[in-house]
Amino acid sequence: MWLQVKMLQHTKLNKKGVSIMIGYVLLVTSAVVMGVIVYQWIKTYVPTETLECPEGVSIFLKEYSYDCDLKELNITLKNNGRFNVAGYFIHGTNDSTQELATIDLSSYTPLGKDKGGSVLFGTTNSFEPSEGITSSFDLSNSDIGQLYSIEIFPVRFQEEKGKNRFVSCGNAKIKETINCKIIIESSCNSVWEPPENEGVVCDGGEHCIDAGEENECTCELGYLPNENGECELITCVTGQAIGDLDGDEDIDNEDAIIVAKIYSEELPEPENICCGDVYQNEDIDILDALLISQIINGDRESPGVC
Ligand SMILES: [Ca+2]
Ligand SMILES: [Ca+2]
Repeated sequence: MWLQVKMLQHTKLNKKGVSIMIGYVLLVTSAVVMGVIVYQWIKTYVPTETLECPEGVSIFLKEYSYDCDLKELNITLKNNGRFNVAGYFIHGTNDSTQELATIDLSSYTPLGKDKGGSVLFGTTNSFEPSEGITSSFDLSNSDIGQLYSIEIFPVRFQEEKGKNRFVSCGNAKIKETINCKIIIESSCNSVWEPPENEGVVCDGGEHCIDAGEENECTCELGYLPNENGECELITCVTGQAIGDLDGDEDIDNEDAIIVAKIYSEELPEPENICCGDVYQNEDIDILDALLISQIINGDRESPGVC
């Protein structure tokens, strides 16, 4: 009797399992069928023949200058293809995380005003092979902010079935990251910040940066000037407080940042890590940055000196 009941239960469970399976199969099948129907329907909306540029259409960005303060962009394009070109589309991004350039820049240059989103050199394909042309974009009255990259592709007028058509040449696209023009030349090849480094000449070499004032320079975070005025990677010396990586006799945020940069490999590990290894496990890691921040907050004391 007990066995019969058990078997009955088992069969019931099995049946339940089968009906769930059938449900899934039906669901998947209906999704596939729906997909096919939608695809067939959408297909009718896509033109069978797209207008294409001849393969030999090509332009390249010969040079550019971008003044971030005045918000002015100058680009020089060269036609290095085999065909004449009428103009180009230009779009930009103002954020490094933006994959697609979506900001239309055409209206900020005279030849792009009221041209429906393109920059046109004339009413025909007037930009000839091996010619160069410079366009200036005044973005000072725009709310674009700082440009990060631009994308350009040529456009052409083409005869198709007796009609003059306007085609864009997406396969000849140019993509370029835009950097600001360095307006103030670095003055690092002069004197270190007085008074403590008075007379020490900074050679303007690696990791040396402008301190902001004229004739003042300093080293990047994590580097310190040596007696020759060169920026050397910090290292820990005997007697240096543990937690004070830059050796300025103060444990502060900069020390925590240096540790974090070493940990994330933005900075190389110093030869002697003693002053950075607050947790004292023979390694510079994120725990050390945490302990330094606790020292800064007064919740902890430096474990001692190197
Ligand atoms: Ca320090
Ligand atoms: Ca450590």
